[in-house]
Amino acid sequence: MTGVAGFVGSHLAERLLSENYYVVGVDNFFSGHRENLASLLGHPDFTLHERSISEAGLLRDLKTEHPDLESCFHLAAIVSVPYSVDHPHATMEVNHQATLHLLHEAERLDFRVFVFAGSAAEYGDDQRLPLKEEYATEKTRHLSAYGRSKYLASREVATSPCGIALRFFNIYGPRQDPSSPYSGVITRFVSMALSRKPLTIFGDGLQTRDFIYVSDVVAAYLCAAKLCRNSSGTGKRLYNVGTGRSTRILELAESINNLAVNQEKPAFCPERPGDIRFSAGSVDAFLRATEWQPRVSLREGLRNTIEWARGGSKKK
Ligand code: UD2
Repeated sequence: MTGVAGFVGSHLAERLLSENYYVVGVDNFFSGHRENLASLLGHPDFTLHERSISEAGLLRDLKTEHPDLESCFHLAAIVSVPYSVDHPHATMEVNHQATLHLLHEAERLDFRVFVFAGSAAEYGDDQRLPLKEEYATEKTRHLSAYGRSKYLASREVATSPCGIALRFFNIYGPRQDPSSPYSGVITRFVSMALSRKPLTIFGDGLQTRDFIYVSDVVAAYLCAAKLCRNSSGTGKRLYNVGTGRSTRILELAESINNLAVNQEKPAFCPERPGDIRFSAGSVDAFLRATEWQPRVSLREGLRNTIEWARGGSKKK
C-alpha cells in the first residue's frame, strides 16, 4: 500500500491486518505522519518502506522482497488542492505519471488488484447533480492540477486489467490532520468548536458536500479489491464513493457546535475563491457492483471524530 502513513492509508492498513493480510506499507512522509503508524509498527505482519512512489522499480523491489504481493492500494499523492495550484508540474508528476508507472509495473508483475484513490475533484465545477461517473470527460474544466491529475490517472487505471479507480467525495474522521489551513471542513470545525471558537463559514453556508466517514471508505477499498479480483479484466472499473446525501455547511456547523457544546455563533467570512457550490455523487454504480453500503451516519461519524480530537480515543 502506498501512502500508508496518511489519514486513510493508516486506517486501511489496520483493517487489512485485522483481517490477517500481510501489509507492505510505503510512504515518503511528505504529508503522512509517523504517529498514524503507532498501532502498525511492531505488528508482525507489517513492514514499512520509506520510499517515494516516483522511484523507478518500486513495485519490482517490493515483489522481490515479498513474493506473495499481488494487490496494490495506491493512496500516495499530492493531496493538497492549493499546493497543486502552486506546483502544477510536481502534482502531475506524482499524481499522474508516477501512478502510471506503478500501474504498468503492477501489470508486468501480474498483480491481480490495483486500487486507485481518485477524487470528486475530477468533476471540476460540473453542477449536474448527483454527479455520475461518465460526467468527467476530456472536456471537464478542472479547477486545479490536483483534479486534472486525478482524472487522467483514474481514466487509465479504470481500463487496466488489474485496475479499479474510486472517486471519493469528502472524507472525514479521526486522524485527518487539523493543523493545516487546507484541512477538511469537518476537521477544522471540530478543532474550532473544541477550542470554543466561532466556526468560520465561508460564504452563506448554503453550499453542500457529500461527507463520507473513513471506515466506510476503508470498506469501499476492500469491496473494490474483491470486485477486481473476481471480475475479468474487460470494461471500465471506475466508481464514485460517497453517501449520495448532501449536507449544508451551515447545518454541519450547527451539528458540530451542538455535539461539542460550543455556544459561540458561527462567523461568516468571504466565500473561498474557486469553491464549488454544491457537490453530491451518485453511488448507484458502486452499490450495484458490490455489497458495499455506507454504514456510518454523519452524526455518529461526527461523534467519533470529536471524541478522537478530544484525545479520548487515540487509537481510532
Ligand atoms: C474537497 C477536497 C479536495 C477536492 C475537492 C473536490 C478535502 C479537504 N478537500 O474540497 O481535496 O477533492 O473536494 O471537489 O476533502 N468551509 C467553510 N469553512 C472552513 C472550511 C471550509 O465554510 O473553515 C467550506 C468550504 O468553503 C467548502 C466546504 O466547506 O464550501 C468544504 O470545504 P473542504 O475544504 O472541506 O472541501 P472541498 O469540498 O472544498
